[in-house]
Amino acid sequence: MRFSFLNLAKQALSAHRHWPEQWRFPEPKAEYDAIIIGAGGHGLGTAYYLAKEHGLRNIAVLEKGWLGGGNTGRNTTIIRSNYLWEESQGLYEHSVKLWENLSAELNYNVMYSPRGVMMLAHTVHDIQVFKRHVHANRLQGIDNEWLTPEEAKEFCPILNISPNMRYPILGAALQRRGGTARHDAVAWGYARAASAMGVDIIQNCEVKGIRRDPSGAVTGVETTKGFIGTKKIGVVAAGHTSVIMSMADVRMPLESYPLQALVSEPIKPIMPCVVMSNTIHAYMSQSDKGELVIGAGTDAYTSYSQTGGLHITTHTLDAICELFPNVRRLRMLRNWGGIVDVTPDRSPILSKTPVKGLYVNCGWGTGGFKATPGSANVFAHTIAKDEPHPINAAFTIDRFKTGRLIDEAAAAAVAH
Ligand code: FAD
Ligand code: PYC
Repeated sequence: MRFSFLNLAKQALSAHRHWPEQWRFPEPKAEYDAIIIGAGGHGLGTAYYLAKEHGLRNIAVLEKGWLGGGNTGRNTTIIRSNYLWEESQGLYEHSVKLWENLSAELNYNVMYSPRGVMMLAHTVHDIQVFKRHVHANRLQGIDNEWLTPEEAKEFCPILNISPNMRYPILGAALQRRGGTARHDAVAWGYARAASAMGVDIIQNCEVKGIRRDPSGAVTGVETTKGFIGTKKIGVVAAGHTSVIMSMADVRMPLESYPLQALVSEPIKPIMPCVVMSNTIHAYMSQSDKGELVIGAGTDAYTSYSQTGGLHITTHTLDAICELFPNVRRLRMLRNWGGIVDVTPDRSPILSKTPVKGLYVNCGWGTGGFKATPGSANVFAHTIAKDEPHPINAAFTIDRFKTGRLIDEAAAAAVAH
């Protein structure tokens, strides 16, 4: 092998203990049985389940940047299934169950940590909404319980439950099985396992167009690495779905917004769980490295900027200091943004499309990380069988025509 920085990087990667001996940097073939656009967790997971459960090995995942560099590597990793409607509960609970065994399944530690997710109520409206969720979840056998402010503080001792706060805490909904995982590990775990089964993961390969035959069926994609043929395309490109779908003349009911997060300097463990407050726009947990992981609400305006407004994060930090006064003197280490695509009912689209051979997985808005394994699993089924899995049957594009919406605005739990 000739000396070059690229070869050096390849050697370093293949020597890395997480990668199989056969880790490959393939160039695209002329033709694949299926192409997935987007190497985030959902796209890589889809390729993994297509290969493992449906026997499709001649497939490629095309990524315009680097794998896991989109929202998968930018999110605050909150995992939970405390959604309101049966359709959503089925989907998110399927995912939580897959999370529980994912490290063993991929032989890669995704650091799933079911440490409990607590959602704070600050108004009478919050109490009514969260109690409705608690009852709806319990009816389906999904854990969720109501806590008094004192019980909430017992679960998270650094919580300020003073009645003199601007928005005092009036109670909380707790899902004990909810928690966190390591975001990039999920992408790399699925990538390694899919690659080992022969899936081509092609980075720096941006899809610029979708080619179709006279009947309208897809025949391949135009990319920055040339044309690649296929009869099945799965679009899994959070934030950019509308752009890609417009290449096949499909108009999507989506808006793209920046969503931001930040982390503090690392400190000794002070926070045993995840706490979210939609009303005052903040949520926080502590990573295993010790950083406090803090998330904000979406910007008020649509944009493809991966930064977001500074006033959004300063507002979040005001809220965090009010909820957890003992973190006031901490320094923030870094902040970043991602672009999330949001549907009118705040539920995802996991669906066939009016174009033959074109499938779409999008609209996760602020909440798709938790869904990564479940979404990938049922989307692979949808592509392989050309029909939805019963779990994603309701999450069609058509629902915005028929009116059978799945309104999860409250369960989204992040300010939009
Ligand atoms: P991505 O990881 O974004 O992958 C899509 C990929 O498509 C990208 O890598 C992109 O580069 C690629 N792509 C785009 N266009 C093209 C093209 N033309 N050609 C080729 N490739 C292309 N969810 C939760 O459940 N819990 C949370 O706590 C949470 N917190 C969040 C915090 C922030 C700050 C953000 C931004 C999001 C958060 N989310 C959360 C949402 C979650 O991150 C996403 O819903 C989820 O990660 C989406 O995964 P994905 O694989 O669909 O998308
Ligand atoms: O869906 O739980 C969630 C979430 C938290 C922060 C962003 N999304």
